[in-house]
Amino acid sequence: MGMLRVFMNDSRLVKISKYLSKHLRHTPERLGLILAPGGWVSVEELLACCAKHRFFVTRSELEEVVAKNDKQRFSFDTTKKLIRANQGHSVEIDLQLEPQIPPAILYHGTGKTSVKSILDKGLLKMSRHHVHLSQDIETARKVGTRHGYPVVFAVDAASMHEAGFSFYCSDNGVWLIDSVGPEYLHRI
Ligand code: HQG
Repeated sequence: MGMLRVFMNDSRLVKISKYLSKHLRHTPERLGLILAPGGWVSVEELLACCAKHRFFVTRSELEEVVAKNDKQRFSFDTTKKLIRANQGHSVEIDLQLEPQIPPAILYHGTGKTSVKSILDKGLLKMSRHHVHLSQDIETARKVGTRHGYPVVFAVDAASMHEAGFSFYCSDNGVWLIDSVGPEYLHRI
């Protein structure tokens, strides 16, 4: 008889993903975890800390979440002994990403109520580590929907790059930057 691999249902996947996002991006100390440079934590330690807090996850469940997460929010290192959130942190960490040449245009989705302030002050990172930009309008619109009626801005990434601003791209394809001045924004 062949091995039967039992996969998790979607709600279990989402539940684990949210728990991981919370602790790998925002409040690692709540689990007694300390993020190493790059945002990495030991898989073994993570599983032990989860269990200690009565959130029981197996290694194979963790592997399934990393592989199947809808936005590829998490990565293992090459040894698979370490895990991290690819982006979205609010804790102070150095993601150890190298600056990259961005596509000429990137997009940012926001809620309608923020438009006035954004046109005035530009895009600020608010409580996160970076301003998050998307490669396509559709993704940006989805991000904007999280904040109410969505509005999408095009970012003149080519000009910003030319002017010396550093762009980073997370392992899951989200573009990250410190801020975007209003002169580089165009509402679409
Ligand atoms: C807004 C999700 C007023 C900004 C997504 C946004 C993303 C301003 C909000 C990731 C402003 C911050 C990040 C200004 C920026 N005045 N409002 N000057 N500058 N804002 O959640 O980009 O599902 O921190 O427009 O896919 O919405 O979590 O950032 O509306 O990649 O993996 O301040 O979160 O990924 O909100 O989302 P957020 P975001 P996950």
